[in-house]
Amino acid sequence: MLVIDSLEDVSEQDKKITDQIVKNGKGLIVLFNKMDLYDNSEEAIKKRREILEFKFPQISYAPTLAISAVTGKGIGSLLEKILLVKGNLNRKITTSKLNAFIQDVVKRYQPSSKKGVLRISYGVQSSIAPVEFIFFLNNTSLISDNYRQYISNRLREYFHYEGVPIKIIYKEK
Ligand SMILES: Nc1nc2c(ncn2[C@@H]2O[C@H](COP(=O)(O)OP(=O)(O)O)[C@@H](O)[C@H]2O)c(=O)[nH]1
Ligand SMILES: [Mg+2]
Repeated sequence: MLVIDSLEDVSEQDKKITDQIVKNGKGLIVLFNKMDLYDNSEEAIKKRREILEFKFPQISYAPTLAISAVTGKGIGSLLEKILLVKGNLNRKITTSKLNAFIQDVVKRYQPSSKKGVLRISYGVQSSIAPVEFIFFLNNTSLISDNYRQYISNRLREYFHYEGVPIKIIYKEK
């Protein structure tokens, strides 16, 4: 959990910690602490979150909760979120479910260029906690950064991967 002091601007130290969390594939929940001391309307919290995400785009996968360590407000729903994130970190996606995703989502749009058509044939989940996949394709030089991002986003949606970073490795088979 990344505890942000909502009365202060996010610090260089917050950024360093966040980078370590993401780099190491850890689960993450962002907590806006001291909510008893600021405007805690849904709208204000949404805005805070947008500003934070603008500064730290790497936290986009993490849910946010507004809490008060002093009054205890918001703490009640924390355990539920922790268990959800833990479940996502430790969940093993079966190869058949992963290949259903590749069939349904990836194969619908296989980019082509002068060099040829990108074909992703199948994938496996190579690790839980950190969550990592290996996707096998015909030629790694055909996959762009944009397409990697596209697949990563779709995979996150498809398997509801809230709160965990996902790594996908592409290999030629
Ligand atoms: N009102 C309020 N005060 C808090 C809350 N959390 C911490 N504080 C107070 O803020 C002061 C500084 O603590 P904090 O910023 O959490 O710790 P630090 O910056 O790591 O030393 C202490 O007096 C805490 O009691 C909160 O949710 N609400
Ligand atoms: Mg402080």
